Amino acid sequence: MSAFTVHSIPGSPFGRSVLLTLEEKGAPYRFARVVPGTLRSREHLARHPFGRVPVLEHGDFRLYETAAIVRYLDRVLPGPALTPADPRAAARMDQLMNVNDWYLFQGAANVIGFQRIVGPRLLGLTTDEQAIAAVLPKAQVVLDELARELGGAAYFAGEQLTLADLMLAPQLEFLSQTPEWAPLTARSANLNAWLARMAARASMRASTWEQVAALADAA
Ligand SMILES: N[C@@H](CCC(=O)N[C@@H](CS)C(=O)NCC(=O)O)C(=O)O
Repeated sequence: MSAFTVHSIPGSPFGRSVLLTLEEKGAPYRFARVVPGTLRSREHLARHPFGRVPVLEHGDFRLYETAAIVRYLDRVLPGPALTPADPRAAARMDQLMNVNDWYLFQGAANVIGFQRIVGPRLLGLTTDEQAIAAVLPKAQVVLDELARELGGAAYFAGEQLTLADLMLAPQLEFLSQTPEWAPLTARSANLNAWLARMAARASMRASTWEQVAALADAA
């Protein structure tokens, strides 16, 4: 039996960051599907008091909040270090992980992703174009800043893959499936090249919405 259980919803970008970390480390895991309508159920709130995914279980240790989970996995698992040893590169990684949570997701990617993908695909909702238009200026600021931070480097904290890339890749890949992506990144060829590099990684290919849904169905 696998030591790690990931409770999540197939397609969840935050959940995918946890799966990516496990995949990059070569660690086996069990995917426990959370049904979207049950996030406020007593059973799920016992796992995650704020009613979100993902949640990690490692033996008798349970943890929520994606950044905490991926840092924990990087500390306990052998395999390539996903946190730079250099203090400045590590600080850059931390900064970008916070940019992901506070500026990219909140009020930008969550709205566009929900309106374009999650709502129509999972809940049968119609896209609210005004809601998207309202967050586009903020999304533009965030994507411009991400492109500036990336610059000419291979990865966000330098030449080595780090947890920042594993947090950002699922959110940006999700956004790249929407019609907003091309105009938002028209000035950011480096961001598109980084996303293509990330998408080619085995960890990304193993954690697509379809792959994870199949994994959940088989469990
Ligand atoms: N701060 C949380 C955010 C997790 C999050 O927002 N997850 C989304 C799915 S990607 C979710 O559970 N959404 C359900 C909801 O907002 O009700 C983390 O880092 O894990």
